[in-house]
Amino acid sequence: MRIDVFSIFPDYLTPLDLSLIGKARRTGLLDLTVHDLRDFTHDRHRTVDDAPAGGGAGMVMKPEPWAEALETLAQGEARPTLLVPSPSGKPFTQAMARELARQDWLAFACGRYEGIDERVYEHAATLMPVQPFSLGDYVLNGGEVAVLAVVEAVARLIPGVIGNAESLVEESHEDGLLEYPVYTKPAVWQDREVPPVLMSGHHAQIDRWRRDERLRRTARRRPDLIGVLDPEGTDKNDRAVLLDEGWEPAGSRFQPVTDPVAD
Ligand code: 6GU
Repeated sequence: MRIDVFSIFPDYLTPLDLSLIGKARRTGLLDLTVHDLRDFTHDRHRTVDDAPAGGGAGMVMKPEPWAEALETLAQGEARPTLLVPSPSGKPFTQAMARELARQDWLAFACGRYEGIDERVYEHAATLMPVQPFSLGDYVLNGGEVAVLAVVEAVARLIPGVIGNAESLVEESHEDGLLEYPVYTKPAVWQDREVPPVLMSGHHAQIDRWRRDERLRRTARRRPDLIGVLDPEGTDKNDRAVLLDEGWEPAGSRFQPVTDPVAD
């Protein structure tokens, strides 16, 4: 996969030299280039920002350097999908990571200040697909940290980037539930024991315990995910655990248990 990242702080992206992503770059599985947006300016001060039209706080990123930078991506026949980190983008999910991992070429445009002149998005959309995305409902100073997160989430799904491909299936969000808790040796540490079922060698019981823990943890931490679970995908045991956590099947979904009104 090819990835191009544009930023006024290319050093912010140096963590992409490390660990499994760094290794994927060195082995050629990932062809990732970080570009300094200021290389697409032509004035002595390498200016990338200006005052907001209509007034107001802060500065806005000028359209010209962005246009010149993004046009370098539209020279040949192939086009990347342009991902734009923004608190007003579509929430990034594991499903989006899976989609993006299938693409040949991604590009990221990291905004800073109060954002990028809106006309840049309109212009970019005439050249390539553009997808604004958000990591969640909070504000970062710029898109760089969000790009680190998305590149890691996507690149680890490219075949060969993670040695142990099995670790990709049993993880949070891969099937709509959070992951079960994990333990290692020693069996007793600071008076706390590893749940005995995990030491029992009964694989069916271990699988059942792990499934129960995933359901309980999801119900407690992420009730929104229980609300979109399909009861068809649950067994009797699942439904008993969810009932214990206060959820009952209601047609094609689960809903919080509603006590009958006494009359
Ligand atoms: Cl993707 N960018 C910025 N600047 N802030 C964010 C974000 C992205 N996601 C959450 N907050």
